[in-house]
Amino acid sequence: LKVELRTDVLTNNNLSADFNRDLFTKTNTLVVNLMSSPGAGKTTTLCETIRRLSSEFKIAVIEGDLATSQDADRIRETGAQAVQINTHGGCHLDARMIASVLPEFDFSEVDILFIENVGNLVCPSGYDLGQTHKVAVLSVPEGNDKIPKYPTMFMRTELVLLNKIDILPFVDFDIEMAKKDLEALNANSSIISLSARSGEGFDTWIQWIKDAYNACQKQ
Ligand SMILES: Nc1nc2c(ncn2[C@@H]2O[C@H](COP(=O)(O)OP(=O)(O)OP(=O)(O)O)[C@@H](O)[C@H]2O)c(=O)[nH]1
Ligand SMILES: [Mg+2]
Repeated sequence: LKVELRTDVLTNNNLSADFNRDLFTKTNTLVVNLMSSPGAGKTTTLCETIRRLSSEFKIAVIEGDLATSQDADRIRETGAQAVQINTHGGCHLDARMIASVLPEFDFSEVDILFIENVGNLVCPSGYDLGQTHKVAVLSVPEGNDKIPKYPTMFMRTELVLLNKIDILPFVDFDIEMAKKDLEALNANSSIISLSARSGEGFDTWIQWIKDAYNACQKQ
């Protein structure tokens, strides 16, 4: 019975995800679903990303958190539109939650939509939101063991932003080992090392977004 219920929930989620994807495709919107454990630096990375892209692209953000609108407030300080979803205990965003806030955006005025998922290294990876790309954020103080210990997140994402490299001298994190562990799990993923604090490594990430944006525009 447990298995049947889960199948049913995911089937419903996939229907909503297809609805979202259809809208994103029709409006040529690049949608990136950003996932990580709490505090890896999703919001800080987004704020820096928006600062670097806002002269060229119209950017909007959906923020997922159990409670508060603190992250949406931080995004709005950059000038980007942000809508906060509170899950009230839920450990992930689902496609229906995303669908319910889409009317708040004018998609003729949005080039890139970032979705910051609830801070959790397990649950969010199981839910298709209709996004164009799924990106994981991992930060160096979390340790090298996170990639092999939380495999579903890294198997289901296409890119890992390895954040907080400004504090590498103070923590035990081996970037080459992380690359090998990721390669063993998912040969289609790769790591961009960066620091949302110093800005180091951002050029590669910004180019990745520009390439992804160009790839999802209709000819
Ligand atoms: N040293 C350093 N600190 C960082 C960096 N990026 C984020 N932080 C800090 O890490 C803490 C958490 O950052 P957030 O951006 O709020 O993390 P988050 O992933 O959005 O957290 P949740 O939304 O709660 O899951 C904050 O104190 C940030 O200032 C970085 O590149 N270097
Ligand atoms: Mg956040």
